[in-house]
Amino acid sequence: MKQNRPLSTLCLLAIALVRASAFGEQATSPANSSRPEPLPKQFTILDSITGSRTLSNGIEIQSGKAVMQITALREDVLRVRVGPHGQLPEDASWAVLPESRSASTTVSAEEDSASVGFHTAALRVRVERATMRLRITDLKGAVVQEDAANRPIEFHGRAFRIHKTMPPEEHYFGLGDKPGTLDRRDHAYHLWNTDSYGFQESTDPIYKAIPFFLTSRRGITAAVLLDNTWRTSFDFGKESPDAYSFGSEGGPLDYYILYGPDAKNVLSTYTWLTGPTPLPPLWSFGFQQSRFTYHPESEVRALADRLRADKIPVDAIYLDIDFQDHHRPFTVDQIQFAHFSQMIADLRKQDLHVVAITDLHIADLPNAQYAPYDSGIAGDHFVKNPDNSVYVGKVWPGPSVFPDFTRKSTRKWWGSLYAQFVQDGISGFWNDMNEPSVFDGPKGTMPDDVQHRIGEPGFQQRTTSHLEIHNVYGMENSRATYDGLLKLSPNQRPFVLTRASYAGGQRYAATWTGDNSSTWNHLRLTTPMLLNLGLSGFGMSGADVGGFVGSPGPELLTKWFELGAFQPIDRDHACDISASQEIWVHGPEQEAIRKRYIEERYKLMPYLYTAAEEMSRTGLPIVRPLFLEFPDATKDKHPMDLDAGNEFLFGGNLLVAPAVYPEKPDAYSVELPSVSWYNYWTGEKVDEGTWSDGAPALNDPGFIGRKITIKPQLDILPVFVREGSILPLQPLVQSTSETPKGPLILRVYPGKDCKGSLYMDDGQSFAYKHGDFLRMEFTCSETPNGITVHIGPHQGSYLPWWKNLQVEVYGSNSSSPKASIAGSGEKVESSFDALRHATTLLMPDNGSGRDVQVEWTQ
Ligand code: NBV
Repeated sequence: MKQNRPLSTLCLLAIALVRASAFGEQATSPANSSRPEPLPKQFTILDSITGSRTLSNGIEIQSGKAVMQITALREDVLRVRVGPHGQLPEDASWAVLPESRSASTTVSAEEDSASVGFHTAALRVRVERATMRLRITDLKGAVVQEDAANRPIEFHGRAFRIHKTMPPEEHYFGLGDKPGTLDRRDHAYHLWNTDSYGFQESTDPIYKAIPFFLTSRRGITAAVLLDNTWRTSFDFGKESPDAYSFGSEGGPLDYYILYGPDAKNVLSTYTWLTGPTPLPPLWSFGFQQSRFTYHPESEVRALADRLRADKIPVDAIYLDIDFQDHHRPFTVDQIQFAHFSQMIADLRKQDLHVVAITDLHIADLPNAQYAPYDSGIAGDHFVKNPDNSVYVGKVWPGPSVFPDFTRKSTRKWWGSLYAQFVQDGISGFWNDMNEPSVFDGPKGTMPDDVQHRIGEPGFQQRTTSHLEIHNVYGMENSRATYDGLLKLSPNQRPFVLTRASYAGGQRYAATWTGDNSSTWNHLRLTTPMLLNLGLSGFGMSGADVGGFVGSPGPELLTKWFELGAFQPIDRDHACDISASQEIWVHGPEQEAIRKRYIEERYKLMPYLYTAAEEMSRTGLPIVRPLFLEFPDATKDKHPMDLDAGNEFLFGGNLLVAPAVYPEKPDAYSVELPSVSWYNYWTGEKVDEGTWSDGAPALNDPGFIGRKITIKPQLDILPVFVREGSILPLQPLVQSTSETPKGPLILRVYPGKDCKGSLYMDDGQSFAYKHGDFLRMEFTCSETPNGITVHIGPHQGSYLPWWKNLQVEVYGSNSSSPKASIAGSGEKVESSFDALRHATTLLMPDNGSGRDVQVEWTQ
């Protein structure tokens, strides 16, 4: 494998063009942002009610010429729409599912001399007659959200802005993976999908536009989805310390308010509104090896051989742009990859899936027998200039044309382009550069006046400018890919990875955080970025392990491999001007540490896949901020994450606590919510073992958990298990295609509310939708001198790979435990492992469920 690579002219060209163009608007507040074209001067403030009428599901209000409609979709979901000229905006959406958008609940109208409004079974809605201020409370009167006293709604020509009061103790989350702090308070952001090579902590905007944020104050959580695809902006107190605001440069004033009161309910409601992440294929949770760019074929084969020779568990290898003929999407360089489909078949025999890049820029190549161009032109599938000529911009293949993804017929055509690759056996597809990135376009993208056609059920058929489509273009690209793959292989779960997207894009693709850098700061940024993505609907996400731009030193890469093992997607990826970044690059000692973490991920696969299935049903992300599971962890109910460094939860039961500054040797403190915790690695209870050296309770009067001090070690990423967890694990495998040999392992960590579950299926098809899955529920309860572990029966028709169960009970020091099956008295083989602080029981799994009683004897 090459250790160093020559500087690529492609990469350097991209860097220069992207840097020169895309960062013109970094870290500006909406107040001083540069705008693409001057706005009409007309300035309107909606500041008093001139008329109103009740609706069965809400209210319609007049303010001079303007009309505002507030309706209840459910008792806990409101929609607010405003038309400044008397007409409500078009009732259509790329983000919100039609069945949710048209949902409605009957409300009770209420009005008095000062206000008009209504209430639902959960919320009271009031609009002040004299000011037009909207105030939403719960039925006990606690404020959920309130317009600011000053300029609640203002229009400047076609631009608008909404101002809301910002209580000092309110915190804000979401807006996708925008870098910076987890809490969005005191910051301002623009949403305009932008290729952001080498982005930094303060770079804004970046790749995605997800106009959704949560508000959290003293245990009341709510959220706002501003359903507007134009350039939007959000200001959480940067312009004014007591108001936050959001608005757009054009398009509909159409927003949804989601009420919790807890954050989990807000996320499941957002999933109801915009749809869940479909259950990904199991292999996509395995380790993935990528770089820009493995070629020729011999390099790909050598990579696969080395990964297998070193026994690095791995499931996927990526092919980046150099596998193509002159970087032309949907082609293969026949010289470098002379046996392309054979190579893919051979990799499959090594249990490796191939993910290939398919960028959206089609080479502008008339009369060259380039099928994507020819069929695209024949079907009139490319976006146009205002004079109706096809728009041409430069990207990797040189002059390129761009599919009109907002037309259903164009998406169908795009989907058909995958036929050959699917036949070749490629398992996953990667939609990069879809902000869209255009090297010679103004600000690195298409000109504002490029014309897109909307040919979409539910929308008026019309032509519109790039200003309206820009932010939704990448999502519709990934949708075309997803739908196309489903059509080609109806019983295979597609795996699509997209860089740009919009609210609701989780329905079609997983995502990653783009071109991060190989620096300690970027390792640190990874956690808040993935947490906020998960809070914005994208629970299937990752950040390039090792960093994309630059080359990590040995310790940084090792620490990154450790963290990557606890990300939903674990992909090592690097730029072509970076040094090699594979797991072995810094010698056997580092490789051994890194490998241990990948191995642990594979052992945890049943737990991870169970969390993924939960995400696909409920919208709860795989990596979660602590406040999601522990909303009451602080006395004033502020999110404890604000004090807890970069801690996060991996699934509901594992707390991962990386040092915020892992490059420093200093000890750091980890704050744990007030339940008992176990050290994941040693099995010890935290108060009794290696990590017990901290103060028993934090001195901070606001915090009700505990704080421990950890001395950082290169080979250890602290992970804790919440008491009352039952975690399913499996024996080590080298890929998810391999059937584990041995028993299903159930790690039982006794404590309050003890439970766990397991979900599995064939990992690739949709048979689970018809009952072909296996689900098991577990509980445990402590008895006077032992514990009873309840193992639920198998639900569903999928057959497990195991015959036996290995139940490991942590937290006891009894050296000769006795175990038996309740009812039958049948003895169970048991032993005590002093090193792992666990009692191990081995028994057959008969599938019909059983209670195992363990007695501790000294
Ligand atoms: O396709 C090349 C790269 C890719 O490796 C990376 O992950 C993307 O974010 N791509 C950007 C294009 C340009 C990189 C300079």
